[in-house]
Parts: sequence; C-alpha cells; structure tokens
Amino acid sequence: MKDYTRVIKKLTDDNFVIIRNFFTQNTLKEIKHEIKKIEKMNLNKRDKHYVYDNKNQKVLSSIHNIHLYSEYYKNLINECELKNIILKRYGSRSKRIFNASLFAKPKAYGLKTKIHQDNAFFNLKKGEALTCWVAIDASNKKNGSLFYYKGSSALGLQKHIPEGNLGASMTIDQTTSFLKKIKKYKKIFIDVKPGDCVIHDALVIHGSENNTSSTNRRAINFSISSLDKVDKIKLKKYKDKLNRFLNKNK
Ligand SMILES: O=C(O)CCC(=O)C(=O)O
Repeated sequence: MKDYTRVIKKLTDDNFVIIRNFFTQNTLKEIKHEIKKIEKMNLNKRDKHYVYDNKNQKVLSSIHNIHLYSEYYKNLINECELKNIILKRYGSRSKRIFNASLFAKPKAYGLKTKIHQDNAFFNLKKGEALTCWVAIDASNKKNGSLFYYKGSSALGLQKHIPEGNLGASMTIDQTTSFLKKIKKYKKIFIDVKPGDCVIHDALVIHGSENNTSSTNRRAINFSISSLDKVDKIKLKKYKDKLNRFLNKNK
C-alpha cells in the first residue's frame, strides 16, 4: 500500500485533499468513452438531467447512479486507490457504493451545486464516507470549480432543506446562526487539471457556482464508506424531504 500520511493528515485537518494525476490520461479516455455509451442508454428518468440552451436545445447537465449501469465504472470505483484511503482514514471499508455521478456543467449553462454536506444524502450514523471527485476538464474558479469551507466538518451535520437541482437536491438551511458560524472557515476554490482528484469527507461543507464561462467543466464523482451503518430514522426524514423536492420539480 502507498504511503497516505499526507492524504490522511489533510483529510483530518482540512476535510478535503487534492491528489494530482489520480487517473491516467488513458483511464480518462476510457471514462469519457463509457460516459458517451451511458448517455445513450435508456436510464431511469431520475438519473439523467439536461439544461436548455438559448436555442432551446437540450445540453447534458448530469448523470447519476452510473455504477448501476456500467460494469466498467463499478470496477473502476472498486479498484481505485479510494479503497485504501478509506481503510486508512476510518479503519474499515464497506463494498457499498453510495453514489456515482457525472457533473457535466456545460460552458455557459452549467448549474451551481448549492452548499451541502454529503451525509445529508448518505445518512450514515457516524458519517464515515469519502467522495472522490475527478476532473475530466481543467476546473478552476472561472468555470465553476468546487469550493470547500476548509475544516468545516467540525460543525457536524447541519440542517438541510430540499432545494437545488435534480441530482443535488439538498442544501444547508442558511439561517443567521449558520451564516455566523461558517464565516470562521476559509472558502477555498480548487484548481485542478484533467485526471486530478479531490477527496472529501461526508461532513465538509462544499458546493460549486454556475459555469458561465466558455469552457466545459466535466467531472465525475463516487463515494464509498467504512462499515458505518445507515441511520434508519435519518434516512426516512431524508426520503420525505426528497419526495417533497421531487414533487415540486415534477
Ligand atoms: O461537481 C459539482 O458541482 C458538485 C459535486 C459535489 O457536490 C460532490 O462531489 O459532493
């Protein structure tokens, strides 16, 4: 196993870490090819979303649950370094994949992801999960890269409300007391090249802005956990909120 001392220290202190060249250019090529195939497949309506350009043509915005449609993708997630990192960070690893998405964020029309914590979606008792987000295109502040409130996992899980985009349906309830608390944490925009990744824990507060630039900002993400268990009460509350969100967006 590689030496993950730096990675684990960053995850513990900042709650996110950038790893350069996580996937080779060759793997990226395969991923792009696989995504093209999946885009053409007949997916569950909830797993593929579009935005409309100024000619009312649809442009791909996001695809979700990719691991359920693609053996290639499932293997990629199971075999990559994330399995060793989760073991080092939390001492165990579950084979369950929580999430696997493409955020296509097309130039000019890419949608923001409102601020959230991933455990608002995963509902794990201790929140022991890691998400690996891999840049397919170069991504920085200009084209809607991810931003993190460094160290903000210390705040614990905040109240989320059903608001956002299909596929990113929850956001933190931005009460005055939340806004006061979050000011203590530095907002960091990541700057990454194709193949670089950022790994973050399930409590760090993060999001991304609209992509109004002239360059696409495609990225994939996937999440796995330790042997931490899903909290059934939290899960039920989440499902109720999700249904409210889906009914509003029918
Ligand atoms: O790519 C994005 O804009 C959002 C991704 C995200 O929120 C995540 O990976 O947890």
